[in-house]
Amino acid sequence: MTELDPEPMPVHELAVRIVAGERRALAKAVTLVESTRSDHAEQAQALLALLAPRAGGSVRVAISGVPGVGKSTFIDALGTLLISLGKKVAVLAIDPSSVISGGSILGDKTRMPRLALSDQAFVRPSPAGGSLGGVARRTREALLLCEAAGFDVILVETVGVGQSEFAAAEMVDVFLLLMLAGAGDDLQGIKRGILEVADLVAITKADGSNRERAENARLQYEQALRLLRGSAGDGSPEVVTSSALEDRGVEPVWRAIEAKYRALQDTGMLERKRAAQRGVWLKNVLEHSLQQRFFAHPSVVRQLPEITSSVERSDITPEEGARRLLALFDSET
Ligand SMILES: Nc1nc2c(ncn2[C@@H]2O[C@H](COP(=O)(O)OP(=O)(O)OP(=O)(O)O)[C@@H](O)[C@H]2O)c(=O)[nH]1
Ligand SMILES: [Mg+2]
Repeated sequence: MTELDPEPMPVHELAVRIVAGERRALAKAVTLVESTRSDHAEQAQALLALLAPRAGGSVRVAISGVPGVGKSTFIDALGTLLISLGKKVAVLAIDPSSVISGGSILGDKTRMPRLALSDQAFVRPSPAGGSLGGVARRTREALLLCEAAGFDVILVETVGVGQSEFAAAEMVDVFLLLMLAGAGDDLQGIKRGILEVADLVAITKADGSNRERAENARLQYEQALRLLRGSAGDGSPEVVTSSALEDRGVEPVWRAIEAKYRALQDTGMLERKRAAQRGVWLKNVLEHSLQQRFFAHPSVVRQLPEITSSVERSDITPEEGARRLLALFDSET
């Protein structure tokens, strides 16, 4: 992780500079919310509180899909389109397994060559390691910082393995799922849950010899999604084909995102959705903090190995082991 300057900027000054659109201040603030130091955490919370009234004005979009489906390339094309429409774009990533080198995910900036060079874009990869809960929380806070800095659209890239796409779904307005033609050729290999949160599906790499297959896949997915989602009554997501490489199909995706966002706004659903997301966020923070406190509790630390052994030997049941540990935690807090 990048070190903060030896002379930290007062939080108030940092806030002013972020609102003024100073990118260095924004980058510094994101580093602050990512820091695991407790004094930094305090400053970060003070900063977020100062900036909260300025947040909330962006279109928040998650872009998810299996590794290699073309997320970064698509984001580069979409972001470039948005900039040509006069918008400022921030790109954040949630990837707890990523490797960071010199402050950026290896290779990621090179996959977004146009955005990396544009002064209308801010590209920020996620920190390495840590639990998903921690990484997702920091991404959420980074998102609010980008909003306060005046970015019109925030794109959250998340790799579609594990649970990170569900964490992303809980922080955005519109969820775009990228899929490959012929990868399984039916929906069996795909986690059902993710199809249920998708607002929009794009079949990527619809170019060259892959174009026809992509079109076939589109029809197939569209039909399958209608069956899957039909009964839920919330409308089935639109399925489109796209080629980021040839810059085709990117604009229709943006139009569809915009339409979704506007519909949410017009029906009052946007505020309700975001309110519900804040509730989920509170619960996540509580779960995370309680877990940390539990495993750091001195009596728990002392007794955990012995109780674990007893459970492993079947001397006591896992439930009994948990009951004893929780009793230690409860009695001495
Ligand atoms: N033919 C074709 N290739 C593409 C397209 N988009 C991406 N690719 C290629 O697919 C590979 C993966 O692209 P990325 O954009 O890095 O994919 P990603 O989903 O971000 O990958 P991870 O971040 O590693 O999960 C690269 O070699 C790209 O050049 C496209 O529209 N057409
Ligand atoms: Mg990528």
